Amino acid sequence: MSNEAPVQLTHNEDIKAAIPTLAGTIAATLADAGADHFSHDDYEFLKFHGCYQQDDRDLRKTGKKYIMMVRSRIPGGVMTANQWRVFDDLSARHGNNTLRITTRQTIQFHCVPKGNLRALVQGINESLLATLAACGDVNRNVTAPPTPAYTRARERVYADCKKVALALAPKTRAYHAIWIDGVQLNLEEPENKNFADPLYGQRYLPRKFKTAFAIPPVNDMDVFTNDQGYIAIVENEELAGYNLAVGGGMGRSHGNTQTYPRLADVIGFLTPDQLLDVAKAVLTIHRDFGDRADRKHARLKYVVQERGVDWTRAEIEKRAGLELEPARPFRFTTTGDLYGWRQAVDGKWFLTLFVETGRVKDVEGHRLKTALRQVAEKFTDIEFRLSPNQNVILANVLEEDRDALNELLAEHGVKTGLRQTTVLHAAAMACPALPTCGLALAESERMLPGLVDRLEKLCEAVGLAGEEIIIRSTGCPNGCARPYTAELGFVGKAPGRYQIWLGGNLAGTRLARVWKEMVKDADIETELRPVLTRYANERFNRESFGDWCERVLLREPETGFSI
Ligand code: SRM
Ligand code: SF4
Repeated sequence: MSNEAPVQLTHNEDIKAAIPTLAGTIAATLADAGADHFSHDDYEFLKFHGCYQQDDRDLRKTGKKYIMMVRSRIPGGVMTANQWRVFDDLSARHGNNTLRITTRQTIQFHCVPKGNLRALVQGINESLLATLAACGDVNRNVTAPPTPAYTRARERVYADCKKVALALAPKTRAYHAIWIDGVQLNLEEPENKNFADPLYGQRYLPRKFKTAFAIPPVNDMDVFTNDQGYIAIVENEELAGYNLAVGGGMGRSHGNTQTYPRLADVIGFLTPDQLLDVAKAVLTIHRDFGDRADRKHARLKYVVQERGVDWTRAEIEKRAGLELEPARPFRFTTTGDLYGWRQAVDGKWFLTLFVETGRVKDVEGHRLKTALRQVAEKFTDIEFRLSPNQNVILANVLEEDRDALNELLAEHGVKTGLRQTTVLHAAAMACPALPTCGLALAESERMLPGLVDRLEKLCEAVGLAGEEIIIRSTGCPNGCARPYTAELGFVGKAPGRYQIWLGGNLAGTRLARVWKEMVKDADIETELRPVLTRYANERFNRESFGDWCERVLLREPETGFSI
């Protein structure tokens, strides 16, 4: 008899196994006009359908107002002009009239009343996009380079991104039944009760799973922060194959050393025809070895860290029935977007527009939402591409349309030059946090623009005016805006208090480290002034802030900075 205590699976595991179609009682609650929210179990099922039940945290003192967040699934972040127009409509009719571009190239709708949920999800599906598997214990939106400036091989990589997204999509019938037909599946019918997804089985994954494609030298995808990353090796403008990176992830919890951010390891090279077999092999390792007893410790990165890279490679090779070749040389140099107008490799033009914290909205003097809507109406062949830096790229623009597009955007106060904002703002990202995110411990999206203004003044004062520093903030340690690969990261710990991380690099190939545990918002400049002053005085010629931090940290490993 074994002495080991039986493993207690999480409640999520029980409910997935009990209702493997993931239908829950969602359709019944949707149909019940008197119910203002879903049950706890349906809250978990809804995530697989791309919906989160939230409450407006600004109103908590006076009561609980339930609102829904809906996340779409947009492989590679590519939308047609018509899809953008439909999304714009849907946000006005069913949400808070904003579109939130996410760090994984999707769009979120916020503040959706429960009564509008079905119409919104239906509308998204009618535009030929979906929300299934935008969240939940499955493969999430597959990301791919949106920028058409560098290589013709991007089109091939984007096609592979869509192929993987399709191959790893769950097959439940419940999604269509609930959102399109509006019917509650009979859970007692054997075909529903005994349903098993061909890839995921009945329990799906122990936790979320993320896949990204990147094309060196640009790491706009932050590819090493994904469970699996495919780094394109392009030779003579042809895709030779991919280096596979496995075991990345950002999520952690304060004070829980079992959880940590981790960058993926590059473990080998595969040819394009091996892609689907490898992608399924990596995913099923997570499925079969991930921790189903502790959701905080349930990501693939912990399997890779604890069992080792060699074990992981061997397991992938066994499952995929192939041998990975040694990884081929590659080099990343930047994670940034190319702002302004540029010519694409096919001779057409594209325009990258800065979107502060990814929030597309109208404000006095800068009516970005209306402008983009009109662009979508007038230039119907333009593609809207979402960047993982929370920006929007208008692609496939003809030379003869550029002036009219510039004019339209200018009429709404939207700049189109290379410098649409200051250097610090252009390189900053924030997660939504308050008031919508139920996990936020501190402000992020509402706080970051003001903080960047303040840091800009500080940089000016210490002789760093116009110098780029990648700044990212999150309202909690889950890492949604990837603060652990930033040069300067703010991670919410409590209202108005942040942990400060330093030392990520421009290429997204190095993790930052904790520098200060708990800094009051009002004290941030006081804390950072001596660091930035030293950086200004001591850096080598073009040494970036993150590199300088890392060089000092490495020199003073025990104490961190000595200022
Ligand atoms: Fe995230 C949970 C927002 C990218 C790690 N994330 C959440 C939730 C859904 C909160 C919740 O569970 O109740 C947030 C919704 C807030 C709101 O009100 O909208 C949320 N995550 C976001 C977005 C919108 C941030 C953004 O600024 O764009 C991003 C949506 C991506 C998408 O379109 O699919 C987003 N989240 C990320 C990333 C970055 C990435 O994937 O490149 C990460 C870090 C990478 C990773 O997965 O490790 C990330 N989100 C998390 C985690 C921590 C997971 C973990 O390993 O522990 C949570 C918490 C959870 O899952 O329980 C989380
Ligand atoms: Fe919410 Fe935390 Fe993600 Fe920010 S990092 S959106 S606060 S879960």
